[in-house]
Amino acid sequence: MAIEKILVPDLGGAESVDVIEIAVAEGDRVEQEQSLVVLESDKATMDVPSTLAGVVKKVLVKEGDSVGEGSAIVELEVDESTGEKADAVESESKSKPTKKEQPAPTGVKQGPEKQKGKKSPVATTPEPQLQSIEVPDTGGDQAVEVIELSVKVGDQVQEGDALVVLESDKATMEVPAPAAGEITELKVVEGDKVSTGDVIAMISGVATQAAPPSKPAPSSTDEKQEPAQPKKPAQTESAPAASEAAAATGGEAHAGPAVRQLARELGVDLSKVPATGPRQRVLKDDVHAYVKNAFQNPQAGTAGGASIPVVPPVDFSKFGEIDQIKMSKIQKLTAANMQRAWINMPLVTQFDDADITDLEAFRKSLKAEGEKRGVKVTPVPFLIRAVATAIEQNPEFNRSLGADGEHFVQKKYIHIGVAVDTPRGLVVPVVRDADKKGIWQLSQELTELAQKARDGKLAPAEMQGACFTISSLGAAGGTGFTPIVNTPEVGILGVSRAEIRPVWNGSEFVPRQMLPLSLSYDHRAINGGDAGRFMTTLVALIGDIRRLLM
Ligand code: CAO
Repeated sequence: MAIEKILVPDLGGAESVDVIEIAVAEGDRVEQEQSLVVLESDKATMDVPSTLAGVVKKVLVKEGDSVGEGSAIVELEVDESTGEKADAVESESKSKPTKKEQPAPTGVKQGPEKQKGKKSPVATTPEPQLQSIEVPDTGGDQAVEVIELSVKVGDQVQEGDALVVLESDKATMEVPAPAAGEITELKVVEGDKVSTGDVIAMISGVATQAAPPSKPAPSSTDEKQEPAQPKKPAQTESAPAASEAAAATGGEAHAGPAVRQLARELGVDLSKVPATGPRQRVLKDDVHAYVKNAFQNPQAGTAGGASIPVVPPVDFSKFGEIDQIKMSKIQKLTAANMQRAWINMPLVTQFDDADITDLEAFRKSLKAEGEKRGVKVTPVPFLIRAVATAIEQNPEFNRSLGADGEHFVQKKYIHIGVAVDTPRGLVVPVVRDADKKGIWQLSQELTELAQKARDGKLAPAEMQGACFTISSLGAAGGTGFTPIVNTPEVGILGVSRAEIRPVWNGSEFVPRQMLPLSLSYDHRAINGGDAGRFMTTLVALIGDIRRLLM
């Protein structure tokens, strides 16, 4: 019996990738093409199939290892029958073009129709024309599913922009625009099955030069295209209720093929599974924990839980003219997260007013210095600092419910999320260690984070890790509202518009500037008494900011 090492195949340019799943154990029998491990680069997940049949003698890597092309991953005792000494890399390269053999770097076919029978359609005219975009080499014969349309008809795209996302049982991959132009037609819808060479869209733009005739044409008469670009792990912006869990899951769960397979087998919607893996990837253990939790807490999960009556769809066009407006990714995430928070949480909102007359006088006195420093100081940085101190003094608000239903997680850091209204929807950047920062620094950070949020430039890490959120509608107006807690946080402070009101001081009414506050909390983690104490502390701190120093 020969012992063969199975090696990491051509990684398509990636130098080092992470092992994210080990799909076999020592002693397992594997067939040719059976998945051994799953690798992940910053762009894609990919299975490494066994190039030989046999029994696994040794697994040479573990989850979390970094490997490169040619690294040995498994030692295999190869079957006598199939055991001709096959070089694993060589064998792999048969099914995947090496860089030299790599076919024409374009998914574009010239003219309105695919030019069958021609090996070398060359277009050099720079004039705009209609081109078809085809599914590039998907690396196999099997049809793959269109799981996402990233563009719509009429969109202007740049070369390299993702047009659609395809998913096989081994990987997700983006099909990039081969050239800049306008999408004039989409030939597929989500859920369609497509194969290499199928037309997915038409683009009108400047023609790109097609492959030179000297390139090999691996498949029959058609030119073959560059393999589809792997899809980047989802980088989603967060919404008010969209903290790390949301960014990790939402409609775009980040998971390897084996985890997706497991989720399919168990009937689990991956988008609902809290992810604990690196880069917020859903792991097999996460799926198992989710199912376990669903059985133990039927109301919390899908398995056997009380179902929520569905609002029947209504054809509004029967009553008048309507438009269909596509929701942005953030809007969809927000909707899902609000729904999740609302269903899961017994929420209470408590109201109070803080006297900010002195705070405002002090804040205005900072104006000239602020201008010199290039920093605008609004009331919100004071609120961030006051909330951080109130949390320090009332640590119940710095908890989350443990996933096992047996513990609270008590956090020893104080990071505050601030809801920011942007054209794409609501996002919640996080000010870290707010209890340790002064007003200048908090003002500076808030301004920068809010600007990044509006520009859509927040990194996922900048929206993660909040302990508590502030939602300020002070500039917009209103006398009060009931914010929804951004689970798994347990509290959120709503801030409404400050106004001067007559306040009784014991002997007379005096004009004071009053700031309406609404504190929503998760009643599973916070008692009314806790909330009362928190609010009293907060109102006192805001009313006399000298207390922030104590
Ligand atoms: N009462 C009265 N005026 C207020 C105020 C309040 N509570 N809070 C802020 N203002 C004033 C500011 O002082 C500023 O006035 P000047 O320009 O005259 O100094 C003005 O309103 C505009 O403030 P701003 O919005 O530029 O900055 P901010 O620090 O107050 O708020 C931010 C920053 C990011 C919180 C805010 O821009 C924002 O996006 N708020 C929306 C949050 C939201 O939508 N929440 C709902 C989420 S759903 O739960």
